[in-house]
Amino acid sequence: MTVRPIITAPDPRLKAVSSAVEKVDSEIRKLVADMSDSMYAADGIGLAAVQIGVAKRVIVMDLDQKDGKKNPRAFINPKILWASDEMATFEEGCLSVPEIWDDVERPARIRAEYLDLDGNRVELEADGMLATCLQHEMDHLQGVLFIDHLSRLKRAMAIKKLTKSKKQLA
Ligand code: K1U
Ligand code: ZN
Repeated sequence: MTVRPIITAPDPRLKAVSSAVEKVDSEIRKLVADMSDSMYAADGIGLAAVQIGVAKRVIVMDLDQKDGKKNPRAFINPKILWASDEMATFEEGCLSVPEIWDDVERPARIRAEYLDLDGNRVELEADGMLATCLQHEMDHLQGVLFIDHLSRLKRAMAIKKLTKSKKQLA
């Protein structure tokens, strides 16, 4: 088990645009295992590789954590093929933006493609929390945080709070 530290904002590494994975090999499978360990250790439901400092287009997610059961899913090189005009609002949080939660509006339904751990192309339709979480994690791959969807004032307040708590920890 390898738990890797999660980078928190404002850290310029979170602004990186992640690169596509060229081959799903043992190195990527080890990255996915480390990401899952790190996500569970931080009590998260999702994680993008860039959050542990690896700017590759890899996401892990587990929306079904009940009674200590673990069912992590990996999404490699995910791409949104279609997004609904209908929008949905969910309260979002982020392991890289600790202690800040706010409502974000995103397309309610998406169709996406990705590679699984065997390198097979998979297509899925998602709504509800899966659609929200996938879009949130795919934003990370573009260097975008959920606070970037908030008003300028709310984002500035969030960054101020994060900078202050980082200074107190230093
Ligand atoms: O940091 C991340 O990208 C993961 C993030 C995923 C997410 C959560 C909510 C809406 C959209 C995306 C998290 O896992 S934040 C932590 C979290 O969701 C949680 C933590 C403790 C209890 C319940 C939920
Ligand atoms: Zn996040």
